[in-house]
Amino acid sequence: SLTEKDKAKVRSFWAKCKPQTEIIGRDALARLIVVYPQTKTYFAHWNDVSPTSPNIIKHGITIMTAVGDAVSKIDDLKAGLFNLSELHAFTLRVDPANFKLLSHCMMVVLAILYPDDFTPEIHLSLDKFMSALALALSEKYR
Ligand code: ZNH
Repeated sequence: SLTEKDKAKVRSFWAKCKPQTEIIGRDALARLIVVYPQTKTYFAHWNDVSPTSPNIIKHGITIMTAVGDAVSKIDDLKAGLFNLSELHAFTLRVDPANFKLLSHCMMVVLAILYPDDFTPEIHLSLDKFMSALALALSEKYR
């Protein structure tokens, strides 16, 4: 599980990427849809899912803002993401397997955008954080 060192690494890395939230969210979401085309079904109500579409840009910001919010709730992700988990489980009905796929795409985007900062140690801490986030988002599915 997340140690205090992991949390500190995640917080400082996040502080660095925060100004690029829009680019990170857009690229991660666009990548998700290309690499895992089955995820497109959740966004069937959007007529354009190209990387530059307004829907992708807007939803990328929404998701990354929620990830940033989760960073601030890193000490208790289950409680912090309670409402969001309920929304994804009961209203949006997103298969929780997709959370891992999005995390993976986000990590790839971060590695591309921050090649020097994305050390194996940061990779490890971010991976642990994103796994904990996915687990917290999956909480309401039981
Ligand atoms: Zn999700 C929505 C977050 C993942 C799908 N999302 C959403 C929102 C948020 C989120 C915040 C908004 C809400 C309201 O409105 O209230 N997500 C999130 C996060 C994550 C996610 C944080 C992880 C990291 N999602 C996801 C995935 C998917 C999804 C993976 C699939 C694939 N979401 C979704 C949808 C929606 C959402 C579909 C709705 C959209 C619209 O609006 O249309």
